[in-house]
Amino acid sequence: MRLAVVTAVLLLVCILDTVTARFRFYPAFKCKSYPDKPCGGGWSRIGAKHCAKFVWSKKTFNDAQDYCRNSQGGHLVSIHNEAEMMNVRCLTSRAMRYLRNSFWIGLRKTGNQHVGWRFGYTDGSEFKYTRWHRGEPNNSDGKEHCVESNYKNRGYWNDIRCSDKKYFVCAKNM
Ligand SMILES: [Ca+2]
Repeated sequence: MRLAVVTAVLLLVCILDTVTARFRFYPAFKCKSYPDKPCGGGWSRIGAKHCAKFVWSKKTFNDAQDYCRNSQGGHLVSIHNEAEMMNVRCLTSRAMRYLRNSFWIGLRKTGNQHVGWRFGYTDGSEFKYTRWHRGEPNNSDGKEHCVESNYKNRGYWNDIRCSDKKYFVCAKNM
Protein backbone atom coordinates (compact mmCIF):
# COMPACT_ATOMS: atom_id res chain seq x y z
CA MET A 1 0.00 0.00 0.00
CA ARG A 2 2.77 2.41 1.02
CA LEU A 3 4.73 1.51 -2.10
CA ALA A 4 1.70 2.26 -4.25
CA VAL A 5 1.34 5.72 -2.69
CA VAL A 6 5.04 6.52 -3.12
CA THR A 7 4.91 5.34 -6.74
CA ALA A 8 1.82 7.44 -7.42
CA VAL A 9 3.43 10.55 -5.90
CA LEU A 10 6.64 10.04 -7.90
CA LEU A 11 4.63 9.57 -11.08
CA LEU A 12 2.67 12.77 -10.40
CA VAL A 13 5.91 14.72 -9.80
CA CYS A 14 7.33 13.42 -13.11
CA ILE A 15 4.19 14.36 -15.02
CA LEU A 16 4.04 17.83 -13.45
CA ASP A 17 7.72 18.43 -14.21
CA THR A 18 7.24 17.43 -17.86
CA VAL A 19 4.19 19.64 -18.25
CA THR A 20 5.71 22.70 -16.58
CA ALA A 21 8.99 22.32 -18.51
CA ARG A 22 7.07 22.59 -21.77
CA PHE A 23 4.80 25.41 -20.66
CA ARG A 24 7.16 27.29 -18.38
CA PHE A 25 6.52 30.99 -18.59
CA TYR A 26 9.42 33.19 -19.51
CA PRO A 27 9.77 36.40 -17.50
CA ALA A 28 8.65 39.06 -19.94
CA PHE A 29 10.81 41.69 -18.21
CA LYS A 30 13.92 40.10 -19.74
CA CYS A 31 12.61 41.14 -23.14
CA LYS A 32 11.83 44.74 -22.22
CA SER A 33 15.20 45.78 -23.66
CA TYR A 34 14.41 43.83 -26.85
CA PRO A 35 10.95 45.04 -27.89
CA ASP A 36 9.33 44.24 -31.22
CA LYS A 37 10.82 46.46 -33.97
CA PRO A 38 8.54 46.00 -37.00
CA CYS A 39 10.16 46.01 -40.44
CA GLY A 40 6.78 45.66 -42.19
CA GLY A 41 5.07 42.57 -43.57
CA GLY A 42 5.23 40.75 -40.24
CA TRP A 43 9.05 40.98 -40.05
CA SER A 44 10.89 42.26 -36.97
CA ARG A 45 14.35 43.78 -36.86
CA ILE A 46 16.94 41.59 -35.14
CA GLY A 47 20.14 43.23 -36.41
CA ALA A 48 21.47 46.20 -38.36
CA LYS A 49 20.89 44.45 -41.67
CA HIS A 50 18.29 41.79 -41.17
CA CYS A 51 14.75 41.21 -40.00
CA ALA A 52 13.20 37.94 -38.87
CA LYS A 53 9.87 36.15 -38.72
CA PHE A 54 8.78 33.19 -36.57
CA VAL A 55 6.93 30.51 -38.57
CA TRP A 56 4.28 28.68 -36.58
CA SER A 57 4.52 25.45 -38.57
CA LYS A 58 6.68 22.37 -38.00
CA LYS A 59 8.97 21.30 -40.84
CA THR A 60 12.20 19.36 -41.36
CA PHE A 61 15.32 21.53 -41.55
CA ASN A 62 15.49 21.37 -45.37
CA ASP A 63 11.77 22.04 -45.81
CA ALA A 64 12.01 24.99 -43.40
CA GLN A 65 14.99 26.43 -45.32
CA ASP A 66 13.11 25.93 -48.64
CA TYR A 67 10.09 27.73 -47.19
CA CYS A 68 12.22 30.67 -46.00
CA ARG A 69 13.89 30.94 -49.43
CA ASN A 70 11.01 30.25 -51.79
CA SER A 71 8.06 31.77 -49.92
CA GLN A 72 9.78 34.50 -47.94
CA GLY A 73 12.79 35.50 -50.03
CA GLY A 74 15.25 34.79 -47.22
CA HIS A 75 16.90 31.96 -45.32
CA LEU A 76 16.66 30.33 -41.92
CA VAL A 77 17.92 32.89 -39.38
CA SER A 78 21.64 33.38 -38.69
CA ILE A 79 22.76 34.75 -35.32
CA HIS A 80 26.03 36.67 -34.99
CA ASN A 81 26.15 38.24 -31.55
CA GLU A 82 24.46 38.46 -28.14
CA ALA A 83 22.05 41.23 -29.20
CA GLU A 84 20.82 39.25 -32.21
CA MET A 85 20.45 36.17 -30.04
CA MET A 86 18.35 38.13 -27.53
CA ASN A 87 16.24 39.68 -30.31
CA VAL A 88 15.50 36.21 -31.72
CA ARG A 89 14.91 34.81 -28.24
CA CYS A 90 12.37 37.56 -27.45
CA LEU A 91 10.77 37.48 -30.91
CA THR A 92 10.11 33.74 -30.55
CA SER A 93 8.95 34.08 -26.93
CA ARG A 94 6.35 36.66 -27.95
CA ALA A 95 5.28 34.61 -30.98
CA MET A 96 4.86 31.48 -28.85
CA ARG A 97 3.12 33.45 -26.09
CA TYR A 98 6.09 32.67 -23.85
CA LEU A 99 6.00 28.89 -24.36
CA ARG A 100 9.39 27.33 -24.97
CA ASN A 101 9.25 25.06 -28.01
CA SER A 102 12.53 24.56 -29.83
CA PHE A 103 12.97 25.93 -33.35
CA TRP A 104 15.42 25.69 -36.25
CA ILE A 105 18.06 28.31 -36.85
CA GLY A 106 20.03 28.30 -40.10
CA LEU A 107 23.04 26.43 -38.78
CA ARG A 108 23.95 23.00 -40.19
CA LYS A 109 27.02 20.97 -41.06
CA THR A 110 28.60 21.32 -44.47
CA GLY A 111 31.53 19.55 -46.08
CA ASN A 112 32.21 15.85 -46.60
CA GLN A 113 34.26 13.01 -45.18
CA HIS A 114 37.30 14.02 -47.23
CA VAL A 115 37.59 17.72 -46.31
CA GLY A 116 35.89 17.28 -42.95
CA TRP A 117 32.62 18.62 -41.56
CA ARG A 118 32.00 22.02 -40.10
CA PHE A 119 29.05 24.18 -39.14
CA GLY A 120 27.91 26.96 -41.45
CA TYR A 121 24.83 29.11 -42.05
CA THR A 122 22.41 28.55 -44.92
CA ASP A 123 22.63 32.27 -45.78
CA GLY A 124 26.44 31.98 -46.17
CA SER A 125 27.17 34.47 -43.38
CA GLU A 126 30.08 34.05 -41.02
CA PHE A 127 29.72 31.50 -38.22
CA LYS A 128 31.65 32.75 -35.21
CA TYR A 129 29.27 33.48 -32.34
CA THR A 130 27.96 30.36 -30.57
CA ARG A 131 25.36 29.64 -27.93
CA TRP A 132 25.70 25.87 -27.37
CA HIS A 133 23.99 24.27 -24.41
CA ARG A 134 26.44 22.59 -22.05
CA GLY A 135 27.61 19.26 -23.55
CA GLU A 136 26.56 20.22 -27.09
CA PRO A 137 27.16 19.79 -29.94
CA ASN A 138 27.51 16.06 -29.20
CA ASN A 139 26.53 14.58 -32.60
CA SER A 140 24.57 11.83 -30.86
CA ASP A 141 24.72 8.54 -32.81
CA GLY A 142 26.69 10.46 -35.45
CA LYS A 143 23.41 11.69 -36.92
CA GLU A 144 22.98 15.25 -35.63
CA HIS A 145 23.84 17.68 -38.41
CA CYS A 146 21.37 20.57 -37.90
CA VAL A 147 20.91 23.04 -35.05
CA GLU A 148 17.88 23.90 -32.91
CA SER A 149 17.56 26.76 -30.42
CA ASN A 150 15.62 26.70 -27.11
CA TYR A 151 17.16 23.37 -26.16
CA LYS A 152 16.41 22.82 -22.45
CA ASN A 153 16.93 26.53 -21.80
CA ARG A 154 15.64 29.40 -23.90
CA GLY A 155 18.16 30.57 -26.48
CA TYR A 156 20.60 27.66 -26.12
CA TRP A 157 21.63 25.52 -29.09
CA ASN A 158 21.78 21.79 -29.70
CA ASP A 159 22.75 19.73 -32.74
CA ILE A 160 19.94 17.36 -33.69
CA ARG A 161 18.71 15.25 -36.62
CA CYS A 162 17.76 17.36 -39.64
CA SER A 163 14.72 15.13 -40.25
CA ASP A 164 13.01 16.26 -37.03
CA LYS A 165 10.07 18.61 -37.59
CA LYS A 166 10.31 21.92 -35.76
CA TYR A 167 9.06 25.47 -35.79
CA PHE A 168 11.58 27.85 -37.34
CA VAL A 169 12.65 31.45 -37.85
CA CYS A 170 13.23 32.96 -41.30
CA ALA A 171 15.32 36.09 -41.81
CA LYS A 172 16.24 38.34 -44.71
CA ASN A 173 18.14 41.52 -45.43
CA MET A 174 15.87 44.55 -45.20
CA1 LIG B 1 22.92 17.05 -29.68
